[in-house]
Amino acid sequence: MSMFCYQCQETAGGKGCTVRGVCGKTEEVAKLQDLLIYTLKGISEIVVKGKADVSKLENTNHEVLSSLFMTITNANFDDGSIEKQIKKMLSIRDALAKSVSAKNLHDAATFAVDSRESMLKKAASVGIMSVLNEDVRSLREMITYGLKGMAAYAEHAKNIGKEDIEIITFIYEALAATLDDSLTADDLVALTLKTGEYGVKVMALLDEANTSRFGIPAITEVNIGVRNNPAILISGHDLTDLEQLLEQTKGTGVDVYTHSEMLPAHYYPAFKKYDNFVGNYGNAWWKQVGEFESFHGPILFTTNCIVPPKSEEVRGRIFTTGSTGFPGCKHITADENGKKDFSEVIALAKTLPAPEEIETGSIVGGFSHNQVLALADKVVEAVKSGAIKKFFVMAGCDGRMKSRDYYTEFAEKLPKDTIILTAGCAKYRYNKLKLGDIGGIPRVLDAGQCNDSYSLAVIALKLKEVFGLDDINKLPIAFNIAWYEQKAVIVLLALLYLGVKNIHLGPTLPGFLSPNVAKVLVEKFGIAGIGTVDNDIELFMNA
Ligand code: SF4
Ligand code: SF3
Repeated sequence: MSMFCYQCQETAGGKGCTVRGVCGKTEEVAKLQDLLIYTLKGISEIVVKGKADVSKLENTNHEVLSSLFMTITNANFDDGSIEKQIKKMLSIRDALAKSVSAKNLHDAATFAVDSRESMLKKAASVGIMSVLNEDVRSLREMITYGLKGMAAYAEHAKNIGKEDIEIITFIYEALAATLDDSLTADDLVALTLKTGEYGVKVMALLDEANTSRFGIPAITEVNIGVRNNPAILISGHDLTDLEQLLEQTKGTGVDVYTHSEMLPAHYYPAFKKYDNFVGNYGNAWWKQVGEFESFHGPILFTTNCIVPPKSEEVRGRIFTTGSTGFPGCKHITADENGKKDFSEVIALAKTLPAPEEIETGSIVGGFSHNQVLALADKVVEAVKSGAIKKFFVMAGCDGRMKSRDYYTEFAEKLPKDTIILTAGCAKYRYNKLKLGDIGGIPRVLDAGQCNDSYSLAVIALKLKEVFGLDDINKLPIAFNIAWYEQKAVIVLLALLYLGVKNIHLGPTLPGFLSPNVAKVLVEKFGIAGIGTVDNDIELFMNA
């Protein structure tokens, strides 16, 4: 087996990519990512065993978060930058080992490599399949994937100046625990739930960071048509990159459009002041291949999801920043103050034609917890009067698989007295349907990016309080979540930690769940897959 990866929903055959990733990841990139994760585990063990003061490890903390982020599906395809990151992390690891007293260290904390060849050789012996017990492997990987999602959100918060040392400390502890052979499957199940607990904390931190810096998201109509100016398309989740791009493009005659998970930026008051911030172009990440062709202008990736571009022409217009990377695409790095220079992107935009219109009209979003709770009286009244029978949380990710048509059909066929609460790029499966409203409350309430699933949890907890219930599961709320990459894993673990039961997860259950681990999730939490739309709606409505 040349590589092995099963971290995302599109993994080959639902079991694992073994030759090349369905995502486009090469064997070499997969192996280098395995080695990077292994190195991080070694660093974590040194931090834990050496009782290092995490609050003083500023650079290490930052690099650990970035490294985890680099290994998220569709974030970084650049073997060169991952190799560079491994070298950087090894030197951080070795300096750290000298500064503390840590004994009985694992190989991950001591191994040495000196060339690409030796890295690949080492990677082959430390990848996912090197853990022989399939249940331990499954739990360790689920925790690691949750930590990747957690790191991504922690990094966004950190970019806005908000950090929680407790969260970073937990990341070290959990990564180190994945090296500990003395832990039983039960210990690892407990650690999985603890990962969910920190998932709630990190999403709350990011919510606080975003709202304190950019204001409270407001209900907003977002234009999906185009104007006749040259333009830049910004994709991914990082709002500080967007802020810098808007500052640098203002008054230049270059428009800025959001793509995929950047759409919710339009809901924040801070970005409404830019008159070159035109709207959202296109759909979820996987449709980018066609949409980038017709956009004509440069594209800036701030995070996942990148799809390997099919043409040289498009590749030449793609820029990456932060943890993202793609071979042959220009990478823009931040200076020591976090400032990024987008002048090359702007200059390129000026030489290119305006975007081609692919749709017209608008979509509505911005239903964060603050907004929905402001409508709480109306919502509670509608539930009490029977005008709203049920809420459906349909947060998560979108993806390429044909089976995801299920979510469009599900939204279309849901009874008219139900409301969909959404977040993440899953929304593109139904956010342009005309589903109407219930007494002025739209039937699709978009809270924002995948991390704004936190808003949906806050709404649920608040409703529980308003209705005087002792259990979140007694609310008229059903969870039909679509997942793809590792941020959805942390969102799922966070919901489990909050006590949400009977979550339906699709379009397929994770390939990284061993039969026994899947059984625990089914028995303890009532997790289920999806079936046919008609059957599922009947099941949910009668639950
Ligand atoms: Fe396969 Fe997904 Fe891993 Fe890519 S990220 S190699 S598609 S499992
Ligand atoms: Fe989408 Fe990649 Fe997950 Fe933030 S952009 S939700 S898939």
